[in-house]
Amino acid sequence: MQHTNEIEDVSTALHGIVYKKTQGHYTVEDQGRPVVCSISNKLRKQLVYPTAAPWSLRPHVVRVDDIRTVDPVAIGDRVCYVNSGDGTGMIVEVLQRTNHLNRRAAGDKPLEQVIVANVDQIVVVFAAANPAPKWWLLDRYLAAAESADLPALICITKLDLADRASIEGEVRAYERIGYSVVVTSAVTGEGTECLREELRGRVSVLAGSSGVGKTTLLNTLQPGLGLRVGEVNRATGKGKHTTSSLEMFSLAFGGSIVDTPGMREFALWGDADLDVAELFREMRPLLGRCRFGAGCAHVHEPGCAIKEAVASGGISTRRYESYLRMKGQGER
Ligand SMILES: Nc1nc2c(ncn2[C@@H]2O[C@H](COP(=O)(O)OP(=O)(O)OP(=O)(O)O)[C@@H](O)[C@H]2O)c(=O)[nH]1
Ligand SMILES: [Mg+2]
Ligand SMILES: [Zn+2]
Repeated sequence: MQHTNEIEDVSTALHGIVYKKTQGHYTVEDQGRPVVCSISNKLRKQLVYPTAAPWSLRPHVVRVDDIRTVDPVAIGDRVCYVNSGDGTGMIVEVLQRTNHLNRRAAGDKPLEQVIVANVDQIVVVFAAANPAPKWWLLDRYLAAAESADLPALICITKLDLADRASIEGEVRAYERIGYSVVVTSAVTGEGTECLREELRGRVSVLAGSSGVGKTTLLNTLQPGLGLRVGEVNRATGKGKHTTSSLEMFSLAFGGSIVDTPGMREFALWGDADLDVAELFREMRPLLGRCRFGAGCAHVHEPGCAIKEAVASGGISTRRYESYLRMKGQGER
């Protein structure tokens, strides 16, 4: 393939952060100014086919359609771009990411899809009611945050629909193991100020099942965004997957936030050797203390330090059940 129009010289490149993606286009914000960009073919080659067989002399396009699902550029990426001369730009380089959040992209082969890069924290959003709380699901999101090595903040929504006492025990249990929990209601406004404090000056990403109220939270935090929200089906308790694209918003009070669509398979990527117990922060200090050491699965083994902690109340039985469930379902 010939790319005669390709601009290879990056010395004149400008810098910005990717705020928004639509098919084939990226909105890069450069000092408050949005620039719609495409990406260079060179970049596409570098990043879309990183696993080209080492013996192949020429990298050839294997699956062009992967470009849609496995994107070399993610929201939050710091990029270099060049002006195309018509007001648009072309991204020529993605700068090293400090961290990123993954999911598995659809397809026969498991491919990595970066949801967002360079974030300071994940806000795991979880409803106190409608949909009815499934705490193991919250644990799954928390484990994903741990595996990405990102601090997680728990935000419980829809307090107006629930009895505070029904969630209090779990809230305390999460706080005991070191998570911050903010309880909110978009209807009464409770918790909004608290949440603002937690978000101020940071880059945060909202994660959580469809219908828990992620987009509503954003609208409450920053009236004027006017983002679309969807009903939760009363019978099934399922959301409608209202948010369908990823976008980062600047917060007027400082910081920025990425709204995500409720992702069913948002979960752990990669490392098959990973000990799931490492993703449970209260279990981490006990790892290696079992009779079978690192070989202990903490399920049926005698002399297991984790099971002993569960028996003595040091680790919550409910969290331990989430651990078992996550192991049973595989590590992703
Ligand atoms: N009563 C009550 N309803 C809420 C609250 N927060 C959100 N909702 C409602 O919950 C429904 C789903 O809200 P969304 O903000 O669209 O949920 P989401 O998490 O963004 O969902 P997806 O975009 O599908 O992932 C809407 O009908 C909201 O009005 C709340 O605090 N209290
Ligand atoms: Mg939404
Ligand atoms: Zn053990």
